[in-house]
Amino acid sequence: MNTHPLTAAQVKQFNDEGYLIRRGYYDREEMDLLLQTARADHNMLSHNIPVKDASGRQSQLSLWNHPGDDIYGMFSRGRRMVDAMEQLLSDEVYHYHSKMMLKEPKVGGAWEWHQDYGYWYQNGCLLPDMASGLIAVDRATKENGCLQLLAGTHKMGRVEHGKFGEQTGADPERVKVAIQRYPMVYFEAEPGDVLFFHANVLHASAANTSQNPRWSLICCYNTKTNDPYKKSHHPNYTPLKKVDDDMIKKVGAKGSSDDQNSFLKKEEDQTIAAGKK
Ligand SMILES: O=C(O)CCC(=O)C(=O)O
Repeated sequence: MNTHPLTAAQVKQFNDEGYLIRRGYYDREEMDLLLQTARADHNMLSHNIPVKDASGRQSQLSLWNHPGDDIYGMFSRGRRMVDAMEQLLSDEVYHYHSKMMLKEPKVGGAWEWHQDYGYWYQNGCLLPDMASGLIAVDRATKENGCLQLLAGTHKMGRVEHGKFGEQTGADPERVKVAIQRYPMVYFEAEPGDVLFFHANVLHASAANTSQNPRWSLICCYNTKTNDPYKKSHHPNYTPLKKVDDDMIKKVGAKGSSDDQNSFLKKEEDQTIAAGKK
């Protein structure tokens, strides 16, 4: 069963602003289990993809297309996350991919301004009917490079993306104007807080200049109706097997990610390293 259905006002906020924050969406025990598993998960960590920002600082991410029966799968297949996505996108959704974002103390790099659909468009998705749920694994602050977004920018439609100077991301000319016109929201968060954001909302994050890591788990979804018209490094429509919310605690800290996760392979990693998640 889904223990946290969204209200009509929350769905409206997402439609109007392109994002929705739910505080304490996952409880302390659930987050301790996730953190404990992730920090010791050699399988996941061995699939890390390093990504440099314009100043040469390095973030890392591990990305998988199909959720398994491990604790990560219990989050990304859990009714709490998936039912919310279906409410927000008004359609059946499927798992497009999940990723653990690792921004280590002092060295973790920035992510330039972009829309996820700026990249996913290239994967044959006709519509921007896609969204992500970012679960704060560590405490997120401005100092450790929390995610920031421009509320309402999902209404701009898809902005051109590419390599502009040293940066790979959204057209900086438009980003500059958007920063002047739309409210900036910083997702400062405690473990277990969740940010739902639309695939066209402009977002970025600064480097981690603090002593504290900033890990987050981002689960991304596409709608069934928006099944990509061509193959890419992310999947076509694949029915999602939902699990009940209590499965996170039942599966618990079982050690590491299972192989069903199908981490992206080496050649596909290059696409990610080039900033094309
Ligand atoms: O985790 C971050 O700082 C950035 C994540 C992001 O921009 C994304 O996944 O699209």
